[in-house]
Amino acid sequence: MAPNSDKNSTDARMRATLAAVAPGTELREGLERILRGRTGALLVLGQDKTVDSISTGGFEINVEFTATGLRELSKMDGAIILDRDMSRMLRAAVHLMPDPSIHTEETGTRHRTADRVARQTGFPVISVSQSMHIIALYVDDQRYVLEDSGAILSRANQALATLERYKLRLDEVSGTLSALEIEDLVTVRDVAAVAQRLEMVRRIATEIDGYVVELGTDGRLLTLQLNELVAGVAGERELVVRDYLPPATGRRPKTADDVLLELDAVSPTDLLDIGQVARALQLGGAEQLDAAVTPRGYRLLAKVPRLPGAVIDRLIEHFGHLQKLLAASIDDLQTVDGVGENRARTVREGLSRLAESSILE
Ligand code: 3AT
Ligand code: 3AT
Ligand code: MN
Repeated sequence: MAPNSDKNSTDARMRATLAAVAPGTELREGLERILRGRTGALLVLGQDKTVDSISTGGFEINVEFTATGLRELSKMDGAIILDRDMSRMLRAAVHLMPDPSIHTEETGTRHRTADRVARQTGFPVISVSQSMHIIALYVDDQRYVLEDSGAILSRANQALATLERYKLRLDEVSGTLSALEIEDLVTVRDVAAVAQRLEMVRRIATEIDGYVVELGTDGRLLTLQLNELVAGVAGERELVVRDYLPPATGRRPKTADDVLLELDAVSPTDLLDIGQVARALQLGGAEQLDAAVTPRGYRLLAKVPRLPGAVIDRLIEHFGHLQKLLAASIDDLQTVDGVGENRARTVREGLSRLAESSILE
């Protein structure tokens, strides 16, 4: 089997390979030239002892990688071996003889070879099929056929429209939560609703991130739109978790990081069930949804301008939860380390402004 057959590592390397062949890169330019010239190619993206041991024939060249050079070299039969960072072409017209006992479902000698070499060496392999006119990436046991940017963009734009809808809904439930927090009327359901929406936004954003990688320079506009929509979402997700993390009890209390991982792990189906989200937050299941909970205040304090994280931590450590902070006078606030008169005023005014602006409809 491939040296790196761990699924996450394969996914990460597939992503890196997608980035390496994305539009705008020299490698993609070379592959497009080969497609346009209606020839094929077989590229191994790395050289080591294993690669050498299955390479026969061909020529040692060791020249700088160029798109035009790649096109010319692939007019010859056989494979081209590049170095790991794809800056040099090391060998061309190589006949690859991977272990024939390695399982492959591909057909055609080029594609069977590509699949086997990727599995055997752990290096990414790229095939350009002459007969099918496609570019395929092989990483460990995964195969991925590159699509043209138009097709990817249309899917990305659909995902972006979904993200926009999710984000609107998130802003709604998040505003409601702020208002309830100020009034001290929060239930588990309200917290889980925000965590659920944050998670949905995060997941669709991750999907779009994948398209961004694949689109390279064709995805610039998409990146801008994505960043604008998800600015602050990752931060907010952590703040909600920290606001409602149950007090540490037992031998192995859950940390905020544990809870974030549990949210990650909620299946797409369970994510639609608010009770499951509450459970991931360690706030009990469906039967606890109407229970009252009270925030520490991380999320609201983060909305006060120019307040460093260390000061927020100390304020919360001192006052314990949001209601005490809301009730604190400027003098009370100044008893906290690092809070002088000016900062105390900023906090006082910031919290008052938040309280005024988030009155429940
Ligand atoms: P031509 O003179 O171009 O016909 P060649 O030695 O240049 O022969 P190619 O690399 O162009 O050969 O391969 C041509 C086809 O021969 C590709 C494949 O369908 C078949 N072929 C080559 N090696 C094998 C093999 N080991 N097993 C089955 N088919 C093979
Ligand atoms: P196409 O989809 O036709 O491009 P294929 O899988 O049908 O690919 P072919 O048998 O037609 O493959 O072979 C096409 C070329 O692939 C021939 C040779 O240049 C290259 N090739 C095939 N097997 C090897 C190998 N073991 N090592 C290096 N090059 C190979
Ligand atoms: Mn063929």
